[in-house]
Amino acid sequence: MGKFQPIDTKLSTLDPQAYNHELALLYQRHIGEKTARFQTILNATDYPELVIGSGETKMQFQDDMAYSFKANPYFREWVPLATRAGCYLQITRDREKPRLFLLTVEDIWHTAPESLPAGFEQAFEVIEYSSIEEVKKFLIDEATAFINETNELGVVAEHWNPQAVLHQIDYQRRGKTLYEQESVREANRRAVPAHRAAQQAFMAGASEVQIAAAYLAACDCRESEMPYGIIAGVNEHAAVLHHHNLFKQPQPPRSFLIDAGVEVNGYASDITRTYAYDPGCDFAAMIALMDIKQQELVSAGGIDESPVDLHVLSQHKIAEVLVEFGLLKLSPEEAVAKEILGSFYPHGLGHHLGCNVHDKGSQLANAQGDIIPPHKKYPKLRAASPMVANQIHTVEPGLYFIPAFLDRLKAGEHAGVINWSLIDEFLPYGGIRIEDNIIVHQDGSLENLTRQAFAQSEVN
Ligand SMILES: [Mn+2]
Repeated sequence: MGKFQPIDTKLSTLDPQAYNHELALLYQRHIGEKTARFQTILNATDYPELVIGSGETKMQFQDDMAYSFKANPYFREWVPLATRAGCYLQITRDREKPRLFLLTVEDIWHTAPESLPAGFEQAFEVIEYSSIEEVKKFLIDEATAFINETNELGVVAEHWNPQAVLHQIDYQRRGKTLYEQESVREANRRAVPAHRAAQQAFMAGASEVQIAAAYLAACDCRESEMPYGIIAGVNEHAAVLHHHNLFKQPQPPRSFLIDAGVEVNGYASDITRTYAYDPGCDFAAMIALMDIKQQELVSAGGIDESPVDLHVLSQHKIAEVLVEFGLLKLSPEEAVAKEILGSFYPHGLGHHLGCNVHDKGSQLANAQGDIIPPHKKYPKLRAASPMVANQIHTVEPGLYFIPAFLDRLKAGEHAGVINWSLIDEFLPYGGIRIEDNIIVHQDGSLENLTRQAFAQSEVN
């Protein structure tokens, strides 16, 4: 395991004040690096400047209630004001500091909008404004590129979300700055106590909705702040990949799959764990073997490694688990060749992680937006381009007992190679997914943010 870095304790052992100070320094470097990268993009795409809006609050149809606001990921890549609508960031080819426009109007009805953490504002020239006309005065000319859901700056249509600029941004986003790495690292640290609380709630017989509530309480977050909806699947529900949590307490509890993260500075963690209620049952042993296979798949990653090859490898590893437990009556190689694995493992091994939970740029061959040709057998994989230094990705193999897929398998030509009575024994447990978040460092070492966070929280 020489590939793995020693546990990072540098920032996490600091007291909160010193931590925030270090983070502000990292942030200023982050903005410096992003500014340089985006100036290269402006030169390459022939735009004098780029403005990125955070977005507007959206009202529900025929109602005076707003949906909870979340700034778009292009803005969050720069500014950790995820809940503040009406902000604009202006990057020009030659200005050293970007301008940050913050909507500031008197409003007695709502809580004051969130502000930047101390020290972060030094990275910008901050301008408070009250009407969009004030922002427009700062635009250089008609050739401004503008990224936002709505075109309230009124730029020329072809300069509003220009694809050439979006591709360039997505491409550079693959390599995370040290600030981004620390944000995802911290998002892992904050998620771990919540994962433990959820496990305890399951063991105490809680419903899925109660388990999700325990998770939120333990990480001290609002549900609207979650990077994605908490998936808390008990028993058969562990086989529903995007399960919607239910109120009824399942009896008896057998298994529990939780897929949940935390958002820190606009960056997500994305963590899955699976538990058996009875530590002595076969399903618990299957989780233990999946855990070994998952760590082998993590280790197989690294700079220049192909995530498509790793996905193929993951098919073999999961086939090995199925064979080991007697569910398949043929070799792992034959099972993969006969394309049986898709019935047990219908998703990809992982994806890039950043300000999008499924971060962009992972399929790009170059900054011009050419896509890596999809694999013939696995055309839908989210990650295709070879791993680069400083990328963050997930590794999340799964093994599920999904009735609809199993019915099809039973009716098909390969029904004879499956041990159906054993399948029936595992069906009530739903399935297994284990997901960690990994940084591929410049020196080739891997940092498993999730295992590290679990290990650290055991020590403390
Ligand atoms: Mn994921």
